[in-house]
Amino acid sequence: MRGALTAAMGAVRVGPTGPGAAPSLELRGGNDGRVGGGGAPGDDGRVPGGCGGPTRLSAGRAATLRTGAGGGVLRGALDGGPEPAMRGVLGVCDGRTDTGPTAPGGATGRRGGGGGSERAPPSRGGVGGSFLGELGSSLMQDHEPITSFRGLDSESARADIREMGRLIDGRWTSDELETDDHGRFLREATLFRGSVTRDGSSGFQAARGRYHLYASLACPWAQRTLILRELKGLTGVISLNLTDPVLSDKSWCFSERYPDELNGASHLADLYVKANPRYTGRVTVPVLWDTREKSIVSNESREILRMLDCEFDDFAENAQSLCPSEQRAEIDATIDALYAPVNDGVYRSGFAKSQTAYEEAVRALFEALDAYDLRLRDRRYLCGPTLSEADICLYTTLVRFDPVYHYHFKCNLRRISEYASLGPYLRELYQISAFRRTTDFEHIKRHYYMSHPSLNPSRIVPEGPPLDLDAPHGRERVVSP
Ligand SMILES: N[C@@H](CCC(=O)N[C@@H](CS)C(=O)NCC(=O)O)C(=O)O
Repeated sequence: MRGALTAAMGAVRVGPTGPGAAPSLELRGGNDGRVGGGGAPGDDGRVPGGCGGPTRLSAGRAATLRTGAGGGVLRGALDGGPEPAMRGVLGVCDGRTDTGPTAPGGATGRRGGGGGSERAPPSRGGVGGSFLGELGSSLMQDHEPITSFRGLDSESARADIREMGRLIDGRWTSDELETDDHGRFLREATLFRGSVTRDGSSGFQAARGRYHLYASLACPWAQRTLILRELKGLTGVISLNLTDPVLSDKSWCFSERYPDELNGASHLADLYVKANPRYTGRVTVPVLWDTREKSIVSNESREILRMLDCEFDDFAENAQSLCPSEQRAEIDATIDALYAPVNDGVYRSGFAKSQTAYEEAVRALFEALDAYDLRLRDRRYLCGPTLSEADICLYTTLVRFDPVYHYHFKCNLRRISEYASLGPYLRELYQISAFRRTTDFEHIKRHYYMSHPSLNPSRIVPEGPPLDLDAPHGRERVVSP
């Protein structure tokens, strides 16, 4: 049940090769190069800063994109999937070739895992190591059950952790998450809104080795960019450092285990201040950093997603777009519609400060999920027969739902696994290696349960729930109109 990605240009259908088999995934080329917007409005607060350091790159890998049980496998310029010949080769850093771990991902968020022949083997290994080891461990290797991380508690358990905080005029200030007069959670607009363009007309020209991504495996917004970077084969073009999963008393931080190898910062906030010494606002991931200007280009995930998708084709191993120009309006409208009730809706539910605000958010969330479940009954993906940026935006919320949002954010009317279409859809996406390799349940669970003391004062990370994202998804039977 495999098909091959044979070309970097034009329409490529991939999927089962047997007679009469439906393609499991199609990636199509072409985009108009426009960097789309759509996030909350804001100013470009870019001010060149004054830090520096070596740019380290993880090299791109020709590899395999597994589209899931019963689905096809993309080979070629996508990412390092579990194809035996490709395993272990992570890439080149400062001229060195590093060899990464060899186990395919298989996180199930539970002890053991796997079962049937379609499923990944039981998890083993862990996270940690150097920059490339980090990538390898975090993005390539299987995951230990959460309990194995208890030995690390002293490293990242921060007894003095406060709820949250922000920079005001470049100085760190602890404060509460903002809510309106009715207790509704209010997400701040992101302020760095520069854009990288292919032709450099924006002031930031796409280039190999110029841009660096700061991201957290825990964060749904950041994971969008990690998935796209993998899918497009940009791991050798845009380097990456991950933050420690647990928020410190000064927001996202780096640690011995998760160092900032580019700028040597201890906290992400320091990079915001380097970029703009008078920055006022929250310190969020993802951050797209320009190593030339030594500043932040953008901290808006949706816009970074689009830049990586559409502006780096001169360097991407895979030129197919997840937002082809002829579908752009539909994809943008779909991403827009997901934001309030779903992507932000889980936070509106979890961070609500009044019963009314909570109920309003949780109802809107489940109404939307019910509607997406229906929509996906006869559509393979959100915008039709091909995977798009919109699916990435839905996935990163769905995959956190049952292990975290259901409990921690009280989004508990239903689980995703109970939905007839959303459950299998989530499994299908998880089984694509770029999604799986960037999904780390240890980071996800530790982040949420340990970083919000007002929601979980004990900071104990629950053991469950059991997840079985490697179960066959059967989505190849869904034929989009
Ligand atoms: N609109 C931003 C939101 C990013 C965001 O809120 N990230 C969260 C991580 S899940 C964060 O960094 N929160 C820290 C804070 O708000 O202090 C985007 O899409 O990039």
